[in-house]
Amino acid sequence: MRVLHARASLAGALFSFAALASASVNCDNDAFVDLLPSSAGAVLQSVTPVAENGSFGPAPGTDPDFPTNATGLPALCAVKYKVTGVGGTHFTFGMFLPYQWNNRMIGVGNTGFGGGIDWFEMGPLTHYGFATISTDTGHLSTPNDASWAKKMPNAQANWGHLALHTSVVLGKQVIKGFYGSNATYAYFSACSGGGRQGLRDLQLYPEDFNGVIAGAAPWLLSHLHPWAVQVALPNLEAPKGRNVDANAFQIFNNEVIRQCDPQDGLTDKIVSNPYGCRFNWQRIQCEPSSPDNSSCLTGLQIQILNATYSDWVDEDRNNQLVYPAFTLASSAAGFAGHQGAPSSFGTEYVENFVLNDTDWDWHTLNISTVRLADSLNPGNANADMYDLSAFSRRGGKLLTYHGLADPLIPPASSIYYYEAVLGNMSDGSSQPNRNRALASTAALDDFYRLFLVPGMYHCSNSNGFAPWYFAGAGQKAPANTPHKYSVPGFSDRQHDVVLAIMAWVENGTAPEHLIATAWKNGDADQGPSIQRPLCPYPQRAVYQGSGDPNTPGSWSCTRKNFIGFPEIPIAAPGT
Ligand SMILES: *[C@@H]1O[C@H](CO)[C@@H](O)[C@H](O)[C@H]1NC(C)=O
Ligand SMILES: *[C@@H]1O[C@H](CO)[C@@H](O)[C@H](O)[C@H]1NC(C)=O
Ligand SMILES: *[C@@H]1O[C@H](CO)[C@@H](O)[C@H](O)[C@H]1NC(C)=O
Ligand SMILES: *[C@@H]1O[C@H](CO)[C@@H](O)[C@H](O)[C@H]1NC(C)=O
Ligand SMILES: *[C@@H]1O[C@H](CO)[C@@H](O)[C@H](O)[C@H]1NC(C)=O
Ligand SMILES: *[C@@H]1O[C@H](CO)[C@@H](O)[C@H](O)[C@H]1NC(C)=O
Ligand SMILES: *[C@@H]1O[C@H](CO)[C@@H](O)[C@H](O)[C@H]1NC(C)=O
Ligand SMILES: *[C@@H]1O[C@H](CO)[C@@H](O)[C@H](O)[C@H]1NC(C)=O
Ligand SMILES: [Ca+2]
Repeated sequence: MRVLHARASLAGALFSFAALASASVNCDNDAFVDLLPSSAGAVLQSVTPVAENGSFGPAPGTDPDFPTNATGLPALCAVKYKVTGVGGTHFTFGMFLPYQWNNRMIGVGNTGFGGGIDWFEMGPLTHYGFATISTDTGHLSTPNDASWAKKMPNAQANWGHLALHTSVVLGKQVIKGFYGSNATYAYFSACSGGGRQGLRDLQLYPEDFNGVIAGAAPWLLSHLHPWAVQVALPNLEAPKGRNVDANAFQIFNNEVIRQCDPQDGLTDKIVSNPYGCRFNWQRIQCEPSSPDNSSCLTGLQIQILNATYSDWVDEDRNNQLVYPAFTLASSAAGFAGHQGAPSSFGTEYVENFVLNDTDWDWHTLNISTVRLADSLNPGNANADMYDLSAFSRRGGKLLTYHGLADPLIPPASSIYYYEAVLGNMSDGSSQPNRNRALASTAALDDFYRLFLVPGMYHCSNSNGFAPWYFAGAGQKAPANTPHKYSVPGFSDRQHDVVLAIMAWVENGTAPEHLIATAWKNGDADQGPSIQRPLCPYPQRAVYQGSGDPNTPGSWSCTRKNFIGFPEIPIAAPGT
């Protein structure tokens, strides 16, 4: 299939707006105070009219997770409710209700262990005309701080799935009351922790959303977080001065690009097929007799890096996979940066959700902690249901994506989930199987597609060469100009993932590919510098051998194998 380079109309032209005349809008307490039934346990906290090109966000110092205000907004009404939830806990949710409404709702997510209403992320979505919603999930904290969760199972459940679901149910009622009609469609677009929220929500509450975009989702928290400790141990436990320092890590990263970039068929400083790279460690190994080790790696350093980039397997259980490794191309930032201790992303979870022990000695991490985490499944937060038929039967569509250079959450975890769902929904076995995926993805093609993004880091950004922008969550508007939204100049369902899911849900037009964009000097006003297709797994984009490689038309999606892609012979927990 040839990828065509299509330029299309502005997003606004894709649907008609239901315009409320600003003058007739009641954006005040009276309009909202009795809008939800008292049985909902929701108390109105604030109602704020925002004028065209206005801004809105948290009062300074009140939201450690999302302190940045949305700016350049269309005229809208901002409302906030506080809800009493399970066991007397509380959470809040906020909504932007634009006067030029597209009759639809969209929710955004949270990140890591963080809690806060993400007004900033909601901002650009109001320009499409969406009524937008976000919840603080019941606590305020930064993404790396889980102290709020210690021995607080109700707070964990709010964060795990309850607060988002309840907010969406109530938010739909607010929309009905404010606009006088139901939203015709409800969407969710989030990355990272928010991607997990989206997956968990459609698994438990398939009626909440018609379409979910879930990027880089940490769906198996009970493994991911202990692994974030485990992956740092080889380097932390080796003697300082002989382990992998920043210089050695740079030598390694340069060599990965040198070897793996051309192996994908095009030398462009992008490792497009990291799983297909046959990496020869000997090329950077110091000669045994060499006195100078400043531009090569010692045997010990190679051993450490080899362990770091190897899957974590359970030796007591037939080498079942515990968690897949980073790709070699990930330049695992979290690894080099943590010379003294593992990532708090790992330790905070083990300490606050699993062992309830903030004095835990991370040196003692072992597989029993993963087993305990599995059995507790804190907050019922693992998004590990593989049967998505309830969501699919309702016509729901799921679009997931993951950067192939993600230095925080290995992209293989998204492949693993996709293959497990494929197995479950084709022959009832949730055993991931590459060959089955290569043979046919027909069981999922109608409602679930995974797009791997060559060179993209965690949710956004790249080494500067790989294009990654497609209006996904957490992809700050080009050149950080929040009033810009969608993909300027390319607001269509190929370039903009939000428009892609809408076309799929509402018209049944499935995304055969997406197109990722990079801007000249990072500035959308200067136009695109590179655009490349992203293909639904297990297809990948292959350069045709002629034509401008920075134009999508020079590429095609093929069902070619990821050469050397590791088999994952595993049974997941929870199956
Ligand atoms: C929108 O607001 C910003 C910041 O207040 C201001 O710099 C800009 O000129 C305004 N744009 C328009 C079109 O009014
Ligand atoms: C963000 O907006 C809120 C409410 O609109 C306001 O109280 C606050 O001062 C703003 N913050 C900044 C940094 O402008
Ligand atoms: C930690 O606390 C949770 C309740 O939040 C409890 O279920 C769990 O068993 C505790 N963990 C340990 C190791 O005691
Ligand atoms: C609006 O949605 C609610 C909840 O799904 C439903 O009960 C109601 O019938 C809908 N109203 C209309 C006018 O469609
Ligand atoms: C590199 O060589 C120096 C001098 O022999 C030695 O002190 C140092 O530990 C070596 N570095 C590594 C990473 O082995
Ligand atoms: C690590 O070394 C083993 C044994 O040589 C090899 O099979 C494996 O492919 C290496 N892993 C990586 C990520 O290079
Ligand atoms: C495994 O980890 C647990 C929890 O930290 C600890 O109690 C236990 O002693 C560890 N086991 C081993 C063999 O280190
Ligand atoms: C659905 O298709 C129609 C006809 O091509 C088009 O006008 C409309 O914008 C599409 N809707 C979406 C959400 O893509
Ligand atoms: Ca390449």
